Amino acid sequence: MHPNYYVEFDKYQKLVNKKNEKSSVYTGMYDRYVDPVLTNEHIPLFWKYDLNEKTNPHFMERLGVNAVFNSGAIELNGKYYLVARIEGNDRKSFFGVAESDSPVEGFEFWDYPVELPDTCKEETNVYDMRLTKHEDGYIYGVFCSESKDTSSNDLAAAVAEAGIVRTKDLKTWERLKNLTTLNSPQQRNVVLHPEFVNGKYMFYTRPMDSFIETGSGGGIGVGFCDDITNTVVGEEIITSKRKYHTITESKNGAGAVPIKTEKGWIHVAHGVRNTAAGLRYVIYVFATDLNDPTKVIAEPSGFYIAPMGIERVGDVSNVVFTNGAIVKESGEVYIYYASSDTRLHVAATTIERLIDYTFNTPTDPLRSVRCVQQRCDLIRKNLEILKNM
Ligand code: M1P
Repeated sequence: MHPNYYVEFDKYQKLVNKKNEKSSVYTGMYDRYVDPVLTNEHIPLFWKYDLNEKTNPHFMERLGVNAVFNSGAIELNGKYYLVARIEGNDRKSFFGVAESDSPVEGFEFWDYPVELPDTCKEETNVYDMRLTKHEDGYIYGVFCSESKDTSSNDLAAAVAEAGIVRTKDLKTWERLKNLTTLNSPQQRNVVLHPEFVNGKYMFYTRPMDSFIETGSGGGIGVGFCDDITNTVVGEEIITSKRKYHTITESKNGAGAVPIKTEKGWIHVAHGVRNTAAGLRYVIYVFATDLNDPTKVIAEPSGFYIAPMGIERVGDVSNVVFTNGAIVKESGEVYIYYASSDTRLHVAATTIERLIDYTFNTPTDPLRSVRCVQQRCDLIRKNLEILKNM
């Protein structure tokens, strides 16, 4: 074996065995952890190097990995699994399953990445899988399936659809037909709701006019279908709407599978606004009714997680994005979020804290003058408390 193998392997082992600490940054809403849970340095050496000294005398990466980020997440039999978006140096993304005994550290990839059935020959790229443990007994993976837009003269034009796979063990994946939405030409950030609603499968959609712009798409939609093997969605009812001069002005999209609580379904989603420096992605929260998941019942103002420190820099800077969370029976919640399309982090909270945040954070009054009133009300009450302390 080339001597550099041992040097690099030692680095890898130190990385995956490193204890992760809670960050000292305080919001009360959740605890960020200091170290990312997955990066491109978590990729096993044997995915990147040819370990044969004869064919790789300089111990050179042959198939490098650029980034590991947006990850679906699931707990199965007491273990934690992340199905991460892995982007090769060649820009193509694929999925890999990383496993740990802990939700915040120690994630190691299985020996092979996920080999999706190649049933969609025009598909060029796949990414951002959401994992839904559905009450029908399957674990579904819904992801973006991207193809070249052959109807356009623009070389870079692409079409985004929702690909669907299902599994029971994260090892064997059955590919189903891509989702068809009759009223929306493109879809990204599609998530399958974990329960039947009136006997139907329910998808969170994100109607889009084109590959990047949502255009006339008003926000996060909800659509129903009878047959999961042939998913055709007609009307998409908009739940969390894009709004002028808010964190969702440019676009938004469903994130992790919604979390069921006694007060409602809590959604951890992403919102995008434009700036002079480009798009800024943040994570926000809203809730929908337990009996009618198309009805929004709480909309805390502003962002829940925004890019901070090193998170602000990467391949697509100023982005935090989530597509996975794990809720333990104890009520602990782990939100996996990627920063700047480069690495994956975790923030820990509890159902109790999430409910408090969702239902007791004021809503956005949408105008500066009313935001000042809202803040002055808080200050006035607090100064009274401080005076009497
Ligand atoms: O680059 C930021 C994110 O952009 C896309 O999200 P959206 O469709 O909302 O713009 C996705 O491609 C996502 O993977 C990426 O992190």
